[in-house]
Amino acid sequence: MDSITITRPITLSRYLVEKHRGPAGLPVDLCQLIESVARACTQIAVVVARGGLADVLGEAGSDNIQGEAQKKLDVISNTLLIDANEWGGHLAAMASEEMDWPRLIPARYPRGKYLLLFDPLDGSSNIDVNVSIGTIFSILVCPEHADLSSETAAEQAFLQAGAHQVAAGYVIYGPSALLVLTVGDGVVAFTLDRESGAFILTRENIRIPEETREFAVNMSNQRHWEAPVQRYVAELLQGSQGARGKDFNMRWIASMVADVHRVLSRGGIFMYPLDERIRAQGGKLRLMYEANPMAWLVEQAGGAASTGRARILAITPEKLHQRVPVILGSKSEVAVVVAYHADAAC
Ligand code: P6P
Repeated sequence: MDSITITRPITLSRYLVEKHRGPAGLPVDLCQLIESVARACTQIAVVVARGGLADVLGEAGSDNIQGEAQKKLDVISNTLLIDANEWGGHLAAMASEEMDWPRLIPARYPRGKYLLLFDPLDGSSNIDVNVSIGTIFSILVCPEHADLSSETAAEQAFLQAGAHQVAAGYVIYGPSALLVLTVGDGVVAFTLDRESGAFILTRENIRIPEETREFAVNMSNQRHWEAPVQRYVAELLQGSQGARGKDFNMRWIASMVADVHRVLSRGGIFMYPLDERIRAQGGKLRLMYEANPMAWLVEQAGGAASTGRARILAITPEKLHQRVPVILGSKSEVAVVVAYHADAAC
């Protein structure tokens, strides 16, 4: 009988075990925490896919700290992530876009050394129109003498620059559910096998092309942008007739996970820059659980991530829900935008 070649898929579990055994020496409890987050995202993928077949669409009838009306799936996803992670003994606390303050681990469970931050369902304005959305997560080490005596006191423990992350990733709920992950030695992607419930390694060593002809920004805000971004985008729009000497293409899904996944997959520049309407808040996107994890993934894939004036991962946060301008993607294009900000500052 001919030999049968069985290709043994590499599951997330096996990938993490090999990261633990290998040079990275990933701690076992961090591996277990990442798996726990992935399991919660598998549950979110199921609920998101149910859509109109279950009572999960539409508004939840509440607002989050951002003053944004919460969708039912925002609240459900937040609850699934909390329920999956609070008992494992890996966490000192959790923080979420959907919660005003960090959530401490209940006394009935052991506390661990990590802090988990997440945007449980990013892009929720797209939920009711069936466009890709996603969960973004970031993992930090809790400082040894952190004050975890109350939820408000615990905020200080989270206020670490993005360069201190030990793991970051997102799950995009699209035609496939994909987990994209970095633990500091490159970026890999796993595809959810809905039959087995396992995330299967489907892409390794994801790299962002240095050059690109594709940009992502919400053009309806153009009149509010600062001069450097006005200048940069105007040149893109001039195409081969202008200073750049080549034509560009534009995409805007208005779901950060989907737009950044495209940048990671084929290059591009993604921008949510400062504009006059949001200057007082510091920007639109949140530093701790949107910009920082995405910035680390992008840098690990050979790209760059800046506010236009500073490397995102170098920012020391002052507030848990702090917002920042985000310009990330192909290194050469981010460099142009940063240079234009520097020119304007002179
Ligand atoms: P706008 C989704 O609400 C989000 O936070 C990001 O996922 C997305 O990139 C951005 O806001 C879209 O903002 O102003 O274009 O709707």
